[in-house]
Amino acid sequence: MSRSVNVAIIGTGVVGAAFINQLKNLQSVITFNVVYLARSRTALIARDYQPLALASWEADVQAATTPTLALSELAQFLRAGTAPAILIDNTSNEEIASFYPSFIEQGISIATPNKKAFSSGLQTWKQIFAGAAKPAGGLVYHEATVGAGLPIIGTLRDIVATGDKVQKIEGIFSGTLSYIFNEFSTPEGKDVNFSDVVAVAKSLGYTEPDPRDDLNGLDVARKVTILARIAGFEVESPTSFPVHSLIPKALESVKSGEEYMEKLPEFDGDMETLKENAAKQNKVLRFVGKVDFPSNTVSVGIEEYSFDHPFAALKGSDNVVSIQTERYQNPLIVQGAGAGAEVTAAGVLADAIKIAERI
Ligand code: NHO
Repeated sequence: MSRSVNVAIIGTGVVGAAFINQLKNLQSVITFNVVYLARSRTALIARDYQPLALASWEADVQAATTPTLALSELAQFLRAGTAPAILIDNTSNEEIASFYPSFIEQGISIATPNKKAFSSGLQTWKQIFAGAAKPAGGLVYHEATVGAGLPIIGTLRDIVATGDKVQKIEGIFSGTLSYIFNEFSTPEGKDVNFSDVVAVAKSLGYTEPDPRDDLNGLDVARKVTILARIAGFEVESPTSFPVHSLIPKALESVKSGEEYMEKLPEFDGDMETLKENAAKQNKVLRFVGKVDFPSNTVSVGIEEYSFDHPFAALKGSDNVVSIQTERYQNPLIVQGAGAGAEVTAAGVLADAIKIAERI
């Protein structure tokens, strides 16, 4: 008989919808039985563990009236099934994230792009991976929490697991900020204002509705926290190291994203000076996260890179990470699309497949 797993999916938003559509078309020797599909308030629940039909999932979810299960009830429901269970958390919900240790403890595995559980307090991180290491614990894969579907977390874990020592991790981890700096600061010396580039990024839908949520650097800080911890750096939280916000002090407290965008041109001079100073030394500006073992530091902010550095040649909203280790003295570089629903969902699905092969 072929192997089968029960799957619970929470979240049917941008990534969730792409995930379900990819799963629907998946060709695999493993059978993925979706037995729970939830959005914020309502859910489809296969009480008999017979797989939900995914062909019309959007209409079915729209029509659903059954309230979502409380997380403890969901764990109980998954445990009562005969097949091993995988939870796919496609939300950014804090409450679900804080329940991961309990799911794992109960043998339920997790695949997710949700950064919350891995980038909050160090204690939660330790609890999650201590639980996953136990023979009866669920597995946890979260490749899409950094660089969408790019092979960054798996690669770093393999480097560490095989006994290599990480010396430095440096990367551009925000699709939005990658786009903004790739357009603003170029080796050719493009003549554009910072605020105009931010406005274009917003109109293309690259930024959060309030661009300050991208420009405050916290999302990058969360991603750097995750990588640093995998590499063995015990980062307490994403606010426990220097993060250079790109939001001018005076605009931190303005009420709306619109007001922020209106006033941003008043501060173009500051960014222009930074750009010109870099250009005088044949360098561009990039917004990077860094983990540096020799100096024992983690940081997020603007850095300068010479025109021939791989980071200077980045295009569009690509992500890039450079990992220098004892074995990779010439850094290992991973680059490619680091944002977007399809690549993010594919990262989550690849994790779900790895889990299904191993449980
Ligand atoms: P949405 O579209 O808001 O969807 C969230 C869904 O969760 C909604 O359906 C909501 O109803 C449901 N939900 C929330 N709380 C729930 C609850 N308690 N019970 C049941 N359902 C609940 O969010 P996204 O965009 O689909 O994101 C989902 C997760 O993926 C988040 O953790 C997000 O951080 C992560 N993620 C998203 C993206 C993306 O492309 N949207 C990326 C990475 C990770 O690489 C992507 C990216 O673009 C990164 C970034 N923008 C960059 O680098 O610039």
